[in-house]
Amino acid sequence: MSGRAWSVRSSCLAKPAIRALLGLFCSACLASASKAQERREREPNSVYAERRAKLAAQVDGPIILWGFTGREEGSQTYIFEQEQNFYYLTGHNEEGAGLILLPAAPEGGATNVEREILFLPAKNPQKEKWNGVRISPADPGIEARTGFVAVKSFESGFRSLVEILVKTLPNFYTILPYEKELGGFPHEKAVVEWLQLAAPQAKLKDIRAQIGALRQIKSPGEIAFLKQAVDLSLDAHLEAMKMMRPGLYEYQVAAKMVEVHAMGGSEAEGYAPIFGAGPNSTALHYDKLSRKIEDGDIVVLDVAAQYSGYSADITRTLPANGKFTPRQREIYSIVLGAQNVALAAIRPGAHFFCKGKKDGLMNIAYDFINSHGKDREGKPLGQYFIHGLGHDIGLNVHDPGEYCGPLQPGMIVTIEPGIYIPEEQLGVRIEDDVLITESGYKLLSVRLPRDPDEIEKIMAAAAKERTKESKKSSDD
Ligand SMILES: [Mn+2]
Repeated sequence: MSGRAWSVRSSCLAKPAIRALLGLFCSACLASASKAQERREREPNSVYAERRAKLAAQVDGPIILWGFTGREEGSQTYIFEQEQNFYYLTGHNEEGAGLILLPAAPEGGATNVEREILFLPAKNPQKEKWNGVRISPADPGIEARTGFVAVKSFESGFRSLVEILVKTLPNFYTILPYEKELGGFPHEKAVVEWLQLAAPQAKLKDIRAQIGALRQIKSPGEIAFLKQAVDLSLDAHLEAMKMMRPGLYEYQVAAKMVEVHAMGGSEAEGYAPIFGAGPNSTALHYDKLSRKIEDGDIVVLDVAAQYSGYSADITRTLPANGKFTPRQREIYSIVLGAQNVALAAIRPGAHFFCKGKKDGLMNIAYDFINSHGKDREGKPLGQYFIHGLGHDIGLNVHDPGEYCGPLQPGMIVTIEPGIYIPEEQLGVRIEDDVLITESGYKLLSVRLPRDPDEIEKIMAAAAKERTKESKKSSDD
């Protein structure tokens, strides 16, 4: 969820004309070691190849993409993670790669042309002494390993191929920055600027939407990874339920959850944990985690794991002392009710929200909230449901998706109504992950209780256990 700083990469690559001047600076950033994230599993090469073929069938010119370089971030804690669209199409999670896909061959066209080329940095034994071995174009069997017919050196092959291609196929497809001016990620801007310099006659077209459309429907492998990410997150939430009590700091319970994720094989958090007690429960993306949890606090725990690159997104709201106050329970039950009516309506063909239509899942959840309960002024609660009802999850915790598009089998979305009343220091969000199936949906996070009675029961049993343990140790 959090952004990254990109300035180093842009200054190294944006303007080849001044590259010589920057040479020293750039070798300095090469020396700052970034660690590549080791993903537990990867889909078979055939799956990535199939995605590339689907994309190549939709264009009339080459698709040209760059992965991240590993120099996007200078922090010592930075661990390299591939640009997500690049990963989706290649399964390649190392720095400095490029990809060129030629449009699908016309019927009866030449078949001896290399239509997909993966570009990797040449082997660099000096760098490998620090960072460990990276795969490189000269490795034996590199084609079979990566699933590409051709694997070439980025340094010596990428630009020259771009210069050749533009002569016959001037429509270039890449990911254009998502905002034209002062917007977009520096990585995307750098790629565009580089292409404009290397091939000024090229007409640049955006391929973002086509990749996004593919990413919305999850493959069986992706579903398995997401299920594992959800499972690890549920384990962590159950631990947090058992551990939760006044006197602990927000960061302490969050640390336990991160530990459960990591011990279970998660390679990273799906996003920076959001863990807000009392007044912090009403800040949607609260990330300070510094409050001492107090008796009577309500606590929002929006924490989930990443597994093999895929992120779950789970939220539960707990009473710090194990028992909801009547008001907390009232608001909690309204949020739960809203989630349940949305779940009852979720099926292929349903949509979250379309302008001018009133039958979206968002409308259903909003109407429920707005017609149940009141604030201190006696006003309806709809005004306190201040975010969308859900979103796709995948390689990104906010994966590409369309709020107005019809849900389809194979999509995985969150359903997460919430009510946030700052005047009462009372925020409640309940968030679950849902796989759309042919016949309806599957609640992937069903193992984690949402019912307030069940939550109180788990917390009470854990409190009893704690008392027993501390009695035992004081008797010893
Ligand atoms: Mn979410």
